[in-house]
Amino acid sequence: MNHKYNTFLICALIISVISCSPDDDDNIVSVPENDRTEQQVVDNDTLVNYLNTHYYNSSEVNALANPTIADVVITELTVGDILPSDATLLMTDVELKTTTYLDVEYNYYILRIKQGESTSSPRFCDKVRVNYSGSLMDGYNFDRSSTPVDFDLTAVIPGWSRVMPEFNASNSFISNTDGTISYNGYGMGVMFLPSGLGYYATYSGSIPSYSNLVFKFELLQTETSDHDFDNIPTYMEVIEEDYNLYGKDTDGDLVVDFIDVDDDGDGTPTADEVRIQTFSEDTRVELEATLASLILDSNQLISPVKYNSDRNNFSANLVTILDDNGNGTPNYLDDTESERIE
Ligand SMILES: [Ca+2]
Ligand SMILES: [Ca+2]
Ligand SMILES: [Ca+2]
Ligand SMILES: [Ca+2]
Repeated sequence: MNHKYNTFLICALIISVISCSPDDDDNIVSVPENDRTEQQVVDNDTLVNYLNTHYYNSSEVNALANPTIADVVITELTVGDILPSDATLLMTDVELKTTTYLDVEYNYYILRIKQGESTSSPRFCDKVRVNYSGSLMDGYNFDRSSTPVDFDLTAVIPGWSRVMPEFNASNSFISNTDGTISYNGYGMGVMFLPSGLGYYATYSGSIPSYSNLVFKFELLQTETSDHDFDNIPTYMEVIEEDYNLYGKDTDGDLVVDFIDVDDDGDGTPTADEVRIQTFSEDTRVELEATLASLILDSNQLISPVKYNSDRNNFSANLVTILDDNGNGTPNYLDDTESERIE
């Protein structure tokens, strides 16, 4: 795993004027920001032109059961060339998507090669394990994973947190004798992002300001996040439909819910205002089988599985969300809980 590049992507921007570098701060150049709406028009024109003038080896890729990102070859169709019969123009196969980010409506494009066979898709605030390769519009490959890499989608460029939930993870994996893992049935595709859903004005390392980005990726695994470990998964503590991490602050203390361990500010930690039953097994497979056998009520959920190094086992919590006074607001969000009916 190339730590330098991982750091680089993790440092990708929630707010584009903040920057960080894999190496040092000397190669960061901050420039005045262009108007986002105007830049989006420019970037979309560039993306559309790219998609109309590049093709991929569709027949070859589609014939593979488990294509990898290395199998997908994107080639420029120069003027006078004829599209090869075993290839498809990118524009023919991509899906146009739109999203709002920082009050600007953006177009971005997805080439969906494999949907992925797991029933689970990451939410925009979850963690993913991926293989990926990132390039600029001129084909320059600025970053790639050599082994699978884990990312928190809340800490990467906005394009990733929008594209990854479109795909499903793998449905099985095999641990090889050499310590590597082979994944089967993973989701796989290519995303074509305007700079506004990438690094935008930041010039960092080998990515110039206002670069559109092409990422090939394999979505191997996904895991529900609980950033504040309060047993309420992050997706329940944010505004998921708006990709908004910062839209909920129940007690108004300026610490938003997904990183607030006492969401209603009543002095009792959220983790103590839900009922928790812990399940442990020696292996993840055994634990997942146990969890799968549980029948959940509508106010119950299962926390992410975690590995306990001290006990060398795996555990997860069955979380029951309580509403003791029956007013429709769960205890952990209800600071009138002292009036609750015992
Ligand atoms: Ca939480
Ligand atoms: Ca708060
Ligand atoms: Ca919380
Ligand atoms: Ca509380």
